[in-house]
Amino acid sequence: MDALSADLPLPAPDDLVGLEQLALELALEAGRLIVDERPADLGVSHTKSTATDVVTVMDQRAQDLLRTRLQAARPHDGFLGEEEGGTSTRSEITWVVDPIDGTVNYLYGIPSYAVSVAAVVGDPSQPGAWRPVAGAVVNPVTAQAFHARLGGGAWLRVGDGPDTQLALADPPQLSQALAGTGFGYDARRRAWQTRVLAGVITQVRDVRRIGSAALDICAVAAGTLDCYFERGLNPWDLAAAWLVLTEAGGRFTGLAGGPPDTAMVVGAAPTLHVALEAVVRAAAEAAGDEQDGVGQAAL
Ligand code: LIP
Repeated sequence: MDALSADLPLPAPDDLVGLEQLALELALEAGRLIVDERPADLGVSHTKSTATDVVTVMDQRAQDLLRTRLQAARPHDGFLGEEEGGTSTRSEITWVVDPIDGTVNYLYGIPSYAVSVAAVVGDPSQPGAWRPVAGAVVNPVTAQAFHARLGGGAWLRVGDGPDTQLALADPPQLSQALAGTGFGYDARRRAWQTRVLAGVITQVRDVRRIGSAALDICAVAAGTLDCYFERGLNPWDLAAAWLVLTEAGGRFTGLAGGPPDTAMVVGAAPTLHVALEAVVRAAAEAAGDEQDGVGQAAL
């Protein structure tokens, strides 16, 4: 049991099985909705933190579907979604959902976006005070369904195929590693992230910016990326994929041994995680302050 779990109320193993099945079932259903009912004239219904932080009608429809299904199945659980509206828990579980992670990809028709559904314990608004215990990440275009429960392993199902267990192989050295990352919606944060990228990109094989944190983190679990780092993620971006990666044998943390949170996340197999975290931490120190007024300092 890791340090995060020590102080948190963990559901019984049989309950975890049901939570994982529910997360997978609902992520698949919401994935079908956003593909099958995507309007031909899909546009931006509104923006959030900046003019490029967009929300479509399907983000809200998918979140409404997830919320309705979860309230019916588990009325005492809490709910936290990327889009408006959340409820506190009257059980030990809060559902943390991103109805479309990779919304800009969805808007442009780039087939790299996902529905992320996670059951967590603790308080997801407090870094280090929560952890996922079951979850699913579904890319409805590629029909990839990643799912996991605490202690139950990480699994990938493609379409109607069988579940294949994910287990990280021995990673390459950092200089041979393919790293995923991403960038925020605020120009001043992107400037800071670019300075950090400059300190990392010369230390790795190459970098990929796929546009969905949940899919990036699951790609590390599946071996199609070697590692991942990004500043600026919210609990809904990372909650389910965090569990997929750690159940596949990966490490997923913040910097300097801290918990994963908005300040920074670093994910990789354990030995590669050590090397990447040191390089990202040094690059973040060299990048100075963000001065974007968004979120706490990376260090
Ligand atoms: C996205 C993340 C991605 C990040 C994007 C955006 P959204 O989430 O998954 O990793 O680089 O800037 O934050 O906004 O599409 O749900």
